[in-house]
Amino acid sequence: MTHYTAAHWGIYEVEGTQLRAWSQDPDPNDIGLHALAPSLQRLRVRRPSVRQSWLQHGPGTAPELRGWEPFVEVDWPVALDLVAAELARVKAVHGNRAIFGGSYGWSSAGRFHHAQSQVHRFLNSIGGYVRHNDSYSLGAGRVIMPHIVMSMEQSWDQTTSFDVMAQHTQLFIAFGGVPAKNAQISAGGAGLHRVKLGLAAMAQAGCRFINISPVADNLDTGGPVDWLPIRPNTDTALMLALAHVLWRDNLLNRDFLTRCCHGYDRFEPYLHDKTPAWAADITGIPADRITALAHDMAAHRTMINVAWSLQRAAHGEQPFWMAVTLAAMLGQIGLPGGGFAVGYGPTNRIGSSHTRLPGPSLPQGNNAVRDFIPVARIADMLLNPGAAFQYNGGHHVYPDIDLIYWAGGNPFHHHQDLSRLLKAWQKPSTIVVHEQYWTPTAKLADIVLPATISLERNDIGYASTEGHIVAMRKAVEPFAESRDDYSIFTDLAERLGAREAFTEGRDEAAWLRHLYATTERRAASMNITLPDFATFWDQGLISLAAYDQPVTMLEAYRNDPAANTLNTASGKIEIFSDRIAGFALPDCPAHPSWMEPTEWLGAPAATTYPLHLLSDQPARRLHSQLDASPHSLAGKIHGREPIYLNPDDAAARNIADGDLVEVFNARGTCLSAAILSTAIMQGVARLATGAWFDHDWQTGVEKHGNPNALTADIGASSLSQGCTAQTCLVDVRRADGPIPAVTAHALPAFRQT
Ligand SMILES: Nc1nc2c(c(=O)[nH]1)N[C@H]1C(S)=C(S)[C@@H](COP(=O)(O)OP(=O)(O)OC[C@H]3O[C@@H](n4cnc5c(=O)[nH]c(N)nc54)[C@H](O)[C@@H]3O)O[C@H]1N2
Ligand SMILES: Nc1nc2c(c(=O)[nH]1)N[C@H]1C(S)=C(S)[C@@H](COP(=O)(O)OP(=O)(O)OC[C@H]3O[C@@H](n4cnc5c(=O)[nH]c(N)nc54)[C@H](O)[C@@H]3O)O[C@H]1N2
Ligand SMILES: [Mo]
Repeated sequence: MTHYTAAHWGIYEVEGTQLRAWSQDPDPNDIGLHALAPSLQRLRVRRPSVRQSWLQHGPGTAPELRGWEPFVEVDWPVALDLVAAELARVKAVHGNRAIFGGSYGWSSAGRFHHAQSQVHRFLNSIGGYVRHNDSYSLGAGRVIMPHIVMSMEQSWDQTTSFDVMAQHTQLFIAFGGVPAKNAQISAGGAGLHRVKLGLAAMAQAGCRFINISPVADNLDTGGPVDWLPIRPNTDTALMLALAHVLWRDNLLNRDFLTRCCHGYDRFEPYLHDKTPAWAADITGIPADRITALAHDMAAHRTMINVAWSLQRAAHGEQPFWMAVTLAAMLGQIGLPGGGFAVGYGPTNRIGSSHTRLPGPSLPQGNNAVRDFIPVARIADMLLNPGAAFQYNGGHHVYPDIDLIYWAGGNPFHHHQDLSRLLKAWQKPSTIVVHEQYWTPTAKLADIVLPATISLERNDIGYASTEGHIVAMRKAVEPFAESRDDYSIFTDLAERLGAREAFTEGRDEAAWLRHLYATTERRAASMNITLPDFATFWDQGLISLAAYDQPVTMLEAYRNDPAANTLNTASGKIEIFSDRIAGFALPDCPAHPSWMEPTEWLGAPAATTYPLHLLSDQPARRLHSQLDASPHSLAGKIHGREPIYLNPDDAAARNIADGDLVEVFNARGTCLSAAILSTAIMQGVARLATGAWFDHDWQTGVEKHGNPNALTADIGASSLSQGCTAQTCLVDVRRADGPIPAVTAHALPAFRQT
């Protein structure tokens, strides 16, 4: 009989141990098709493993050997005793403030076995931990958006749906495209993949598309797309010049600005000198093209879309703020098919008309520790305990961390400037990691506990607005000695006297029923009827399509702003923020502003490192997950993640298609292989994230093509402290001479004692 499983990248049908794409999905993908492939299974963590000198001499021993000394496999009771004793020691000596449990990462689609929720719940049950705020995805966006219009969550729920756009949108302006590769996924499980079809329907209905982007291959509508190549990180300057033309040529919707917005009058003087000629110099887009575009936007029903990548950059707050401001000046916010989106493309769920039913999620309990970090400040925290930092107008201090606990994430994939993180990683006495595979982060731990994969356990897959609830039935027995994160934490909680607090007396089956019952009650309050648990489990899939509704963002607000005030300081869309003005931050003024990024093609540093490196999301995986799957490996060249170069940039460096290259800057070097493409503008290089970090301990060279060997670990601004991966200059040279082999997918060494 066919069962189902959900992964972030889609629903799969499971028969025995065979997976196939869900037959109803109009645009399925192969990312997870080989979840049980031998190339992945050989990388599984088989048994609890302890770094040799940590085991022999205790916590804090030779932290500089993390990542290259052998592991000793131990029995589960030994491992659990060691972890419990170490947690107890750190609590007793330093308090829970010394435990970092931020443990950022995507984990699995299943909502119960979601490792990040599990570790947070467990650490709360034993007195709390230092947490993280925000995400790598949206470090700047999550902080700025609530000040100016709404939270990111609200924006996802409210984003105008594709069906409405197909009917009404005449002009779609994409800053950073609508990459189909990214829309393969949704956290909790993508359902029917809709973005490709949604764009095609708009194109067929006659909508015109303009893609403002350093690359051309991130907007596929099946029809013509106008590509305006723009220098990376300069979108705010272009938007300011578009706004300048609207103001200068009297194309503003003053009524909308007065009724629905706060502070336009205080922003307008700033626009006076932001002419198209000014922006042309910065962005590389001709001034007459900018003027014509502004007129085009004012004359049509226009949707402005910004990719999340724009805010993963220095001053990343500004492009989001300015996109909302530009849309407000056009005055089409709240009209069907007009306004703004942040953004179509990053995930499948955005632009969906499926119900907003909040799904099951594991309650995490209360955290008794107040300390936190903005997620991307982890290396700063470890390197500078006690140092001050600013965040969203507040003043805080980095805690002093002695133990790191990670489950469900891969910081040695996701963090910037990984050589710096390697140094910071030496600070704590102990690092515990739950992993399924021998990822770089697992190899860099002291104690690694083997975790099951989704196919080895029962769970519920759900993502709001994806339209389906999925019964994820266990398909195979756990690999070797791997165990569910939940049962690992249950045994640890038992040892630490917190079993009841952690489990509330429930096992996996009881939790699934409990989480489902909570969802059922929520659904009932929204007049959505769900089948009972047994029926759900039996049928495997629940479709919520009967509750679909077209969405127009901020429609009610536009129609009656007084009755539908926003959650901002003024209750209106904030073009000027008195609150941010009060923070008095030099790097985030009170209205959207152009500030030069720390690294960009117009900076003096660009003479030394003349290529702007974009490290975007990989097409053949989710981040670093399943990097060794056949589908992911098929995208590599000479076993390395390829870098896209413009043919002119390649020719100037004597690089041919397929050549091995070194990508380098002052922070590091990584090895990659070149793909020459006219779909990338001159001066820009693109190397996707997610190749497992493969550090050569002798030379410091990264051997596999991980861009975080090169990126800068600097916050977007003192407002958000968000990740700035897309602000990075590099150069590239052909790699002649002996080339080190890729060892990313090798197992660590093991010893008997
Ligand atoms: N240069 C650059 N860097 C970036 C970005 C960028 O654009 N450029 N993007 C950033 C963004 S947006 C993000 S979201 C991050 C993503 O960073 P992460 O979320 O850390 O990346 P993943 O590879 O998804 O890591 C998930 C890990 O969880 C493990 N895992 C999965 N399921 C389970 C489970 O059930 N139990 C346990 N114990 N483990 C499990 C997987 O094996 C995998 O190692 O990367 C960021 N890094
Ligand atoms: N297949 C797959 N899909 C994914 C992920 C994955 O790992 N794999 N990760 C998911 C996650 S966690 C997230 S947060 C989202 C991220 O979603 P995004 O942040 O939107 O994704 P990116 O691929 O980094 O960038 C989108 C596009 O923006 C362009 N771009 C980069 N910098 C600039 C710039 O300064 N200006 C302009 N105009 N364009 C720019 C890039 O070239 C790229 O084509 O993707 C999600 N989707
Ligand atoms: Mo993300």
